[in-house]
Amino acid sequence: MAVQAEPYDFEFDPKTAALLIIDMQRDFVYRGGFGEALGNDTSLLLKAVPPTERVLQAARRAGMFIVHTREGHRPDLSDLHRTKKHRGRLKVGIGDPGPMGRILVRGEHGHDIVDELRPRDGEPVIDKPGKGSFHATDLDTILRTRGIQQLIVCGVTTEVCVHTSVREANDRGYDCLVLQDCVSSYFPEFHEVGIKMIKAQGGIFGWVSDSKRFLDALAEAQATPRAGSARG
Ligand code: TIU
Repeated sequence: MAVQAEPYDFEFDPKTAALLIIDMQRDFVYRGGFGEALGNDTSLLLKAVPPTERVLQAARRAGMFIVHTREGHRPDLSDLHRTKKHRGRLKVGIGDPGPMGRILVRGEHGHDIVDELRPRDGEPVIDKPGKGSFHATDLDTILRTRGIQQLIVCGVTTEVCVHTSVREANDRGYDCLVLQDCVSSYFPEFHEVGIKMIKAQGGIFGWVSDSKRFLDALAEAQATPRAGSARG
């Protein structure tokens, strides 16, 4: 099937494509978490949740493989390196108590995925200590074991964890389609340029579309029986 996209249509087979939802965690998206502690307006991220929810539901109906990631650290912070801990000279930083538990610490309320996008059984959750989804995780092994070659990407933030993950995926040979209304940034200008960078130069890192065009493609594929599968 094909999704209308830039720089040109994205062809994919739902059997070998996965939906990758990056870091839709309370700490980033809801008020009172790490995102807000960094001085950001979290409503900019919250607006990516409803379209992502629609994409998640459609991907489940289509039987696609779905993977979620969370950025965070072990409770003893043994996987939090010095530079990440101290960068920003924050009053309230990673590992410190926040309104939703210790910030970006695994097992804490704020670290977990937002209620609207709660993973289901059979949808792996990748806990990652870095910005990229492949760094220091078993994501690549999980995708290759399943025969996945293409990724439909949603999540936050556009220019940080989404961009790092798309770049890592691109270098590992995955085609990435980023749904622009399902990713967001605390900085609208970074979002805009981040999206442009993905699709520039003939799709240097991948393709860009949106939730509507992706949902339209899935609906059309379900309405049109595939060659060889028609009855009678
Ligand atoms: N998930 C992710 O993007 N982590 C960040 O820290 N993003 C910021 O934009 N700060």
